[in-house]
Amino acid sequence: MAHRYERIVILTGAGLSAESGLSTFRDKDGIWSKVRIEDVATPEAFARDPQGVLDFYNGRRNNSRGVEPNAAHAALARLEADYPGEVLTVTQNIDPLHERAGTTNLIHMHGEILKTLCHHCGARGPYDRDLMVHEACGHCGREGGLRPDVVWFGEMPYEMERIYAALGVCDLFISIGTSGNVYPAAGFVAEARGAGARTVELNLEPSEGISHFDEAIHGKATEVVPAYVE
Ligand code: BV8
Repeated sequence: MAHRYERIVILTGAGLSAESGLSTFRDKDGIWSKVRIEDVATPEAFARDPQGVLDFYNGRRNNSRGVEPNAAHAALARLEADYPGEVLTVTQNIDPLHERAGTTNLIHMHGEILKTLCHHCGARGPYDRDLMVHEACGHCGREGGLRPDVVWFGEMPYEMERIYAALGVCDLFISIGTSGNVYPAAGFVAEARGAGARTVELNLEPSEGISHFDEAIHGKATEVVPAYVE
């Protein structure tokens, strides 16, 4: 990639981690074809059936153990390390694969599957064993509030001010492996384009937001991402 941009924002989604062996959400065999969002990924579901929600995330956490970053994660980490301008990666993914590949200027806007959050006191801790509903928080000692530190539907994603500030001044926006269905992330391309950035989509297929991109390259992340960024 030519060094003609000063500030790059990269948005990533589940398609980036698909070739590492993690399921996407909205593809044919995706997670949301097996369980309903309303049953497992909302605050209301947690209030109604806390252990059911915890079991879903205990399974997701166990599935993410032993999973390794792929060539696309590695290419993005090298881009951040070598690029003379600023590179901010904003991921919707809750897996730890960007940081394991070496990316450091990273925002997990939908949280992290390897952390717990106490609903009572807001303390975060390591999600290093299956969570059970009657477990006590190590910080406040209250029971029944420990949950995965992930942003559910109807909750506010993390670090939105910092993300919109970066979108407002970036001159290249790259969207990778996301279907463009979930807001506010799906609106980032329009925001960046409105600020004058060039917008590029790297995805297996055209996303919902395809009309907002100046350029689109469709193919597997492990092929199109290294080819585009190097
Ligand atoms: C919010 C963490 C403000 C949990 C996730 C109506 C009712 C209620 C809410 C809404 C509504 N209308 C709009 C909303 C807002 C809602 C929303 O957008 N809903 C949509 C569905 C309509 N959003 C929110 O609620 C957000 N918060 O707006 O706050 C607010 C606050 C209070 C009240 C009101 C508003 C919070 C959303 C966060 C949800 N949490 N994740 C968990 O993971 O369990 S989101 C979920 O989708 C996923 O976790 C993921 O993070 C996200 C995005 O999915 P993608 O990454 O794009 O994955 P997907 O499978 O869709 O696509 C994969 C793509 O990869 C495909 O295109 C495929 O072709 C491609 N691909 C596949 N393989 C490859 C590949 N590409 C390249 N290479 C490959 N090998």
